[in-house]
Amino acid sequence: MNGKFISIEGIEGAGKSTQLQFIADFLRSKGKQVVVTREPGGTTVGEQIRNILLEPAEQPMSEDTELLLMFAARAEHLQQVVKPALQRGDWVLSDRFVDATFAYQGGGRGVCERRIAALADWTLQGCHTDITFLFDLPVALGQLRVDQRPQQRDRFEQEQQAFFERVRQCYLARAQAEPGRIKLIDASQTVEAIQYQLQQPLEQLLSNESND
Ligand code: Z5A
Repeated sequence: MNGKFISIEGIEGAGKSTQLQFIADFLRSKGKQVVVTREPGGTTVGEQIRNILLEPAEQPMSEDTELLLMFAARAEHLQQVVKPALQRGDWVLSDRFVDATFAYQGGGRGVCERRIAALADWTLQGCHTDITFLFDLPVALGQLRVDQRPQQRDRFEQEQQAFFERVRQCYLARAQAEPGRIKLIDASQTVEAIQYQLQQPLEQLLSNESND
């Protein structure tokens, strides 16, 4: 793969979407072609799966169905968007990727990590992010931010605080296990302070690329 692959992760209200444009603009100002995308979604099929996953429903979705739908959307995303872009030498910036599955389906829902890892091996086939920014903040602060938005809460946003605490702890454990790839960002700070935190790792990745 010639390009670089970046994902952004975090619990609800962490401010990922707010900073996505900043990262894309920053990289474009350095002359990079940037593909901005998201999971679940990023393709026609993936966006249809996203609607199924996010829409609140009367009958609860089983954990296995949720897990497999996440990976079905991801398989499509990798084949149609991520891999072709990386092969062209573009930079891919994805709002969430596989770490979200370990955190939400693993940490949040309690699905066995080995089962997720097996699906990840099958689907990713070695396509990992170069950097993942983990936007971390206390769950209560994230929920406060989400409450201030006009949109209705989706199926995940309707979960209780304890669910998001488990998701957060799982993300933090992953960051501790892989500090080279997962960069912890203090997302409780102002928009400008977060942008400042993002710049150094991005500069580092740009410099690594020129040395490759
Ligand atoms: N999911 C999963 O379970 N498993 C998987 O494998 C994958 C996903 C890939 C949809 O994801 C759901 O899919 C997600 C996990 C699940 N559910 N949850 N929760 P999503 O990423 O599309 O949905 P989201 O997490 O709700 O993201 P979001 O709506 O885009 O929110 P955000 O990016 O974290 O925050 P934001 O929209 O940028 O900011 C939220 C508000 O805070 C907004 O009003 C901002 O103006 C404000 N804000 C942002 N930054 C700041 C700062 N620094 N200070 C103050 N206020 C701020």
